Amino acid sequence: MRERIRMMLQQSGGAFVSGEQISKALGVSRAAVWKHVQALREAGAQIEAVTRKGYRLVDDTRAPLSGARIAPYLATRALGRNAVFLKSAPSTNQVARELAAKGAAHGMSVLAEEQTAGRGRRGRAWSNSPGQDICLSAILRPRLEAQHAARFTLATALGVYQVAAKLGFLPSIKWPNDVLLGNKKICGILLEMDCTVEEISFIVVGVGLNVNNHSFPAPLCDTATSLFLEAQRINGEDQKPFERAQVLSSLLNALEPLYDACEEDYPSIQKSYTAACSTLGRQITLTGAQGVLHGVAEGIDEIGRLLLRERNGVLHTVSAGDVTLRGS
Ligand code: BT5
Repeated sequence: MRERIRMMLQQSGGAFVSGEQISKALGVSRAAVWKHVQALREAGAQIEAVTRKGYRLVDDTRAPLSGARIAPYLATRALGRNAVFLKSAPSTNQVARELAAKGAAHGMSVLAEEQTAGRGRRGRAWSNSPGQDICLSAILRPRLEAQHAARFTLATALGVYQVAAKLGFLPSIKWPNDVLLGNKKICGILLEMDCTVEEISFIVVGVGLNVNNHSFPAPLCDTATSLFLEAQRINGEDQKPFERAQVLSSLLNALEPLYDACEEDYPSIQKSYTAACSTLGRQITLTGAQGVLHGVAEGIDEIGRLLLRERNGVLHTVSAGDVTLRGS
């Protein structure tokens, strides 16, 4: 009931909705509407109540994410159906790994408003703005050999790409795990895994998605952006923050079929990823375990590795590294 009231207020676009309208639409007394509004306020929603006008949602976008808030939009079978919503965690990937090690099922997800030790690849840090972005870690238990795990990085990048495209942006993917708007990063993905030689025991896919961030700390301000900042650049100062619960649900809804395809129809992922990846066909510099390589990014192979051809014709197959586009 609470969430239905929240949705009604959201749909009014900031206009007042009278207690009578809500009580009629939902078939409850006006006193009950008041009680639910109080409960929403206690959960962090800013709702203005004015005599003879009714209720108005002031800014709901910083209210913590919760199961109840995503439920109206969630259309998945397993992904995110069972989820833990934390106020603060060192790293959602860490929490998810601990839950997975204790047997948490496929699809179980961990979300945190704040990460105090959010991590990127190769020991790097991930910065987050509490209440403004999404820190998600999902536990997956695919029946695949460990060498195929990278498929899930590509599928996750593709899911974020699809969500941004659906919101009207023109995203691109930088191999392997960055989703960009313009040349700036809106999302990073960190895949961690527990496996034997034969098979994957579990994968934890961590996604950091910048949704409503208004700014970034100094080292990131030239390289990071958010959905809000990009939309504001286009639409001006009237741009409203995004509803994080909707963005999170669309992401989970997009990811589940892509994860299914990682097991059942990987060529479809490879094809869509290839179309969305701005690294391909470009002159790049790649820095990784193999040192620094310069060449043309020619393609992605059947396990998600980048094919890089050096000027001397030698073809390298690279499974991890950092790409810089030459001349950018
Ligand atoms: C990544 O690593 O991009 C993976 C980030 C994964 C974060 C999620 S949040 C939920 C889950 N829990 C975790 O602890 N982690 C995952 P990498 O490709 O190594 O990029 C890291 C680099 O991105 C940093 O060194 C910064 O330069 C930059 N960066 C850090 N925070 C950023 C942000 N919020 N937006 C854009 N760029 C950022």
